[in-house]
Amino acid sequence: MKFRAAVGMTSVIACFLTLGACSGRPRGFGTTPNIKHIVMGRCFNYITLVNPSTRYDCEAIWRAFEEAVVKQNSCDVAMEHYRHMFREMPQTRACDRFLFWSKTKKFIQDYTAIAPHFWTLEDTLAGYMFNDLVWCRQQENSGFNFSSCPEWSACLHHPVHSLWRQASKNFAEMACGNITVLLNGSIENAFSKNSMFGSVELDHLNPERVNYVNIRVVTNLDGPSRESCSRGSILDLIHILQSRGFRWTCSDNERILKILQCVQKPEHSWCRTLA
Ligand code: ZNA
Repeated sequence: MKFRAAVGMTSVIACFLTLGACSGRPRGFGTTPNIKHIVMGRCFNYITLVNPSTRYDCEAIWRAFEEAVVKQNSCDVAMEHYRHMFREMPQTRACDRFLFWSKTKKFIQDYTAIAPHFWTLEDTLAGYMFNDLVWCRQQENSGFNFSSCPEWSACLHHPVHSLWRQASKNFAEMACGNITVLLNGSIENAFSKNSMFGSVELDHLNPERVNYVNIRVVTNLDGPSRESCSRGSILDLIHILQSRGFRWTCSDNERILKILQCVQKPEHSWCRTLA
């Protein structure tokens, strides 16, 4: 985190030194330093240690990724540009383990650590390789821009957003059996039609392949409790699922989820009553 802040600060300083040359320029962090080493390293880690039964050509994947990113302007990288890369990484998985999430990224990392049978997008090769990375191309140049990249909202076809859209679409199309969605009951619009889950994944779930959609709502220990299975946007999600012929269940603050929160804050009053 500190390192990213330092990189961000460098680009801010560079901006001042070039006297206003930044206005209208992309903002935010630049491409993650050492991206090639990180992506290739993660790929080799995945095929060697995480999922040794899989065979992928990490070099070919990198080449296809680089080509998708550096051949287009930084706001013109569409989902289709990653098609070649995704062809290099086909993936299938057993049913009943798919776990979707929205606005619960931190929590999901802890949850999957204690419930390793669940499979999130970050457990696919693509999700694993690109998680938490940033990338974009330099203007008028075919290299990566390491000093700044546009925000997602500034582009019609943002290179990072487009990759996640395509990965999310593939992941949802694969989903089968009983699937789980973890949502954050402490915020408004826990289910948002603008989120990746609401705008991509939900639309690509197949009611003929998916048996049950199990919604799990979790609120922070300190609250607030804004939404639940019977309040707020989660009702919209249930309505959409019903209208598309999905069967569903919904649970608020399942015990195991609370216990997980209590492991991190055992002194919290709520956790004392649990003990
Ligand atoms: N691993 C990821 O970084 C990632 C994963 C990014 C985008 C999507 N996903 C898939 S879609 C994930 O596996 C879940 O199944 C789905 C969650 O996406 P969501 O419903 O849009 O939920 P969210 O919490 O709003 O966003 C998910 C993640 O996307 C965030 O934690 C950020 O890492 C990233 N993100 C969202 N909005 C922005 C952003 N990054 C940069 N700029 C943004 N405006």
